[in-house]
Amino acid sequence: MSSTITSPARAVRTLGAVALAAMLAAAAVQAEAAGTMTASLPVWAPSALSPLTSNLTDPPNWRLDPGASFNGVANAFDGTALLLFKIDSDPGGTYACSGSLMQGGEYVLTAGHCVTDMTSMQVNFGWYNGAALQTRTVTAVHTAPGWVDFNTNADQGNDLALVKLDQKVSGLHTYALSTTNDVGKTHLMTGYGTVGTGGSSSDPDWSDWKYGHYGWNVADVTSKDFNKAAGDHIGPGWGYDAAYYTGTTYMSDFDNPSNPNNNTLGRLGSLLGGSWTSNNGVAGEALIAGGDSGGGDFIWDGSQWVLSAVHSWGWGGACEDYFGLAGCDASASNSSSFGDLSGSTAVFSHVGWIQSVTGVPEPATPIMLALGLLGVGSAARWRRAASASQRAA
Ligand SMILES: [Ca+2]
Ligand SMILES: [Ca+2]
Ligand SMILES: [Ca+2]
Repeated sequence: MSSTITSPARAVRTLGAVALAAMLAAAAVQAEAAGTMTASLPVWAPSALSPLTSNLTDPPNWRLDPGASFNGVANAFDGTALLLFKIDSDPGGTYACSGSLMQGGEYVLTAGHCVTDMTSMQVNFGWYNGAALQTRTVTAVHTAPGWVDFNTNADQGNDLALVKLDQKVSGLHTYALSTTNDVGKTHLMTGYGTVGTGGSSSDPDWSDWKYGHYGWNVADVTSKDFNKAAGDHIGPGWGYDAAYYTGTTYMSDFDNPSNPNNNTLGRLGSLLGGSWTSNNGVAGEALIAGGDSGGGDFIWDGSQWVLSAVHSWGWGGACEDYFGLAGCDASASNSSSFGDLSGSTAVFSHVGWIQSVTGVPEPATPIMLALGLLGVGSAARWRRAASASQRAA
């Protein structure tokens, strides 16, 4: 699939972005029994959903074992989850996203577009070899302030949702939130979506569906800075509007260490006179794919893995379609190939909202007032939650 842009909506104008929630095949149940799961054409909005975790080498080399240690942290990612859900407009289908367990153990942070049309959701923590360490269902949904849907504001910087679990989770990792702008930092991405390799001419698929996957990349530039540079280069027709961005989206490219032509953000940074640089890939370079939506980009803060951003969208063919450069996109028929781009919603500007929903950490209210005001505070919080919540499962 190429980066076909079918909608004039603002977010899509901004980037040829495609949602990264992915539909499992309608025949998934039968296929599952046979040990395979085939990808189907996605039906999410916009119409050009991209199934995309693409790695440098065979996906089985990059399985995310919930028992594995990363930087000496045992079971570091057992608090990440495969989200399987149903949607209003396609009750017979099953869709997949990813998410990360928040402190307190009661909420999972995922992408806003994963819950847009959601009617019920199962949360599978530590999914590995087709089984979960712990499974929950979702009882309430809170989308980030300002979030509408993918067509309206995919790139605005608020593609986030918190889903409430029917029962608190304990014994698994929860993730602290980054409070900094992480442009320039290397992150580790996790997700339970489709898989492929960067040099393939085929789209990622569900061939390794029994496992989550991981890889690394670098947040090279914010989409706001990128679009400002693109607008300066192309002109008003690009439609850059500084006021549009109420949050921050990080952009990454899928580099091919053996072909610098695929260094899309490096080449565009040079062409556009942008303020960013982009390397030719890090060890274990990867890009998100369909079903990885909502999964986390984690950075190492020296002592723990901190959640930096949440997977939001993918974009292929940027060089070729808009900027007159050739050879960035290694394959137009692979929506998560070398040279393709991804966007992840930064969490640093949403920490207040997240903590207001999860109640963690508790507000620093003087203890002496706590007893008298507890009821009032709880009621206010409930009203806020209710006003922001969507349909519960
Ligand atoms: Ca890269
Ligand atoms: Ca690069
Ligand atoms: Ca591509």
